[in-house]
Amino acid sequence: MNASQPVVLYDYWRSSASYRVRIALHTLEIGFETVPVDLLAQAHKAPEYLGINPQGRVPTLEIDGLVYLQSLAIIEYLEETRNAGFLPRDPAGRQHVRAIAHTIAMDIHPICNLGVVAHVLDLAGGGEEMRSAWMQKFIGAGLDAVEVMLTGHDGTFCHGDTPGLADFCLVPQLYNASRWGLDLSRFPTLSRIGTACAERPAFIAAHPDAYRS
Ligand SMILES: N[C@@H](CCC(=O)N[C@@H](CS)C(=O)NCC(=O)O)C(=O)O
Repeated sequence: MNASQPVVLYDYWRSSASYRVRIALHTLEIGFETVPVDLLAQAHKAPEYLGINPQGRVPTLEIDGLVYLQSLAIIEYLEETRNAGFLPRDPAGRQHVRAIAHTIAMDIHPICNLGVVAHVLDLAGGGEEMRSAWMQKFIGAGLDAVEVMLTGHDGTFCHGDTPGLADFCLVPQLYNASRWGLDLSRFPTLSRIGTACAERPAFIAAHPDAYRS
């Protein structure tokens, strides 16, 4: 580990996985530069980028002199090396936070990924209307479940009164939900948490509009 190396995030402004990591870095006030990887221009499939990230996905984070892949693994690395407090200390609390994070990042996100949806549309011969219908169905169903998982929860954020891993996943997914035309009033608890996050400097600084390329 070499903490004196520059911190570099390879990201795409609208990528929700990149947005998660930006929120975590801003929360820790870690200065970083970004290298935009334009997904629409297929820059993630260029040989130079595949040399850094063999999956051809964003984000990739260079930090402490090393290269890290996978947004949740990156955030947990920051948690462990910076004593960040992104996860609660008690095992039941950690389970709860990870369950919300995984529902979003491992269940909703992969089936709404750019490459996956493009392939579905290719196979089905669909266009923009089908893309929106797909996004609304799977983002909606996934967030309906997260809404129930948080029912009866009275903390300001997904777990207690400090934002953490679950909030870092939720906010980008709410951004996507709005982008694809879902009415967020359908998720009252998630909307309340999203509004509380939107007031925090780290979430404001990490917003896609601040990284539009
Ligand atoms: N599980 C990965 C997912 C990364 C991922 O799929 N990123 C998307 C953008 S949000 C991507 O690079 N998509 C490119 C594609 O679908 O071709 C993580 O959490 O980092």
